[in-house]
Amino acid sequence: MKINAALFAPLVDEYQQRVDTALERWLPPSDVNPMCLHQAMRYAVLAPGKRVRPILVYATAAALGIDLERVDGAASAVEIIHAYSLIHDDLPAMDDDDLRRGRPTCHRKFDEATAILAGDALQALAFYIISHDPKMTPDSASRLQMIEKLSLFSGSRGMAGGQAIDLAAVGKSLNVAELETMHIHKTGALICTCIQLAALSTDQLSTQQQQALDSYAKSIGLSFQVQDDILDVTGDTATLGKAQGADSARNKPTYPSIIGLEASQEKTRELHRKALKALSIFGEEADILRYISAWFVERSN
Ligand code: GRG
Repeated sequence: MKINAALFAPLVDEYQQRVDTALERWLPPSDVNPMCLHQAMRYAVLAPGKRVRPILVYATAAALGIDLERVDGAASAVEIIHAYSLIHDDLPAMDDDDLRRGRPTCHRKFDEATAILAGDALQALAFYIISHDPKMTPDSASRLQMIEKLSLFSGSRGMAGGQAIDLAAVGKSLNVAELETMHIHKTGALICTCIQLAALSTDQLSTQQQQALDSYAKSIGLSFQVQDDILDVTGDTATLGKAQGADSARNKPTYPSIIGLEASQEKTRELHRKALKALSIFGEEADILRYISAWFVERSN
């Protein structure tokens, strides 16, 4: 199936701008005390990231006919959780990186203590937004489910757990199944959460649609990370906005290091086909989700 990229690229831009406006609104002003902490939070979140996760929230909402205003809070919350994870991931105790989104990492720009606190405060802010945003679903049971999903998938049984597996894997050899488990937790879990939070904003979803979206989310969550591993080999630092080759320099197991570059590229194509198949019960209203799956495997940053 041919997706009209010219139709969807502007929509992705629109979603990026939309979440930037929402994030600007939710982040504490930089001239309010404690100023240094607020400045660090804003520095990390408002840096030019791709906004992949909020885009997925909006795209799922659009595919399901949900008013985008209803998911601004969820889109902001997932990006804020992501930003916190990047700040902590870059710390000396973890990946010890100097460059993120083309700029000095948060602990380089500020200091280590401020970066740790900025991550902590951002994590709390994400849950504040979901519990507080008056424009999100008025159904408090659905909101509670959103909090449950976001906390579960960003915690030790999701992203933070994946990060623990990642840190323990440095210098070790993993098999493909072990690598996949790490990726599914570290990156895939938050990507799945984006789709689930949008889905929880409507009570009109059938079980079949829910299962189709879950299956789509799992495929693109993994393809995003496999492509990340590929870009660590084939990308360049200026385009990536972070150090190219950092994974291999740290002796981290990756898809290309385990199954080779070509097989990794085939893996992303296979996951894209799986994602499209999962969406087969939807009509053209889900084309934006099909486009995003293609973007994930073709991206260069
Ligand atoms: C510290 C709890 C904790 C978790 C860290 C997300 C993560 C877990 C680590 C980031 C390390 C990394 C490079 C993972 C690979 C995939 C990934 C999440 C890349 C960064 O996400 P993008 O490409 O970044 O969406 P931008 O900057 O565009 O938002």
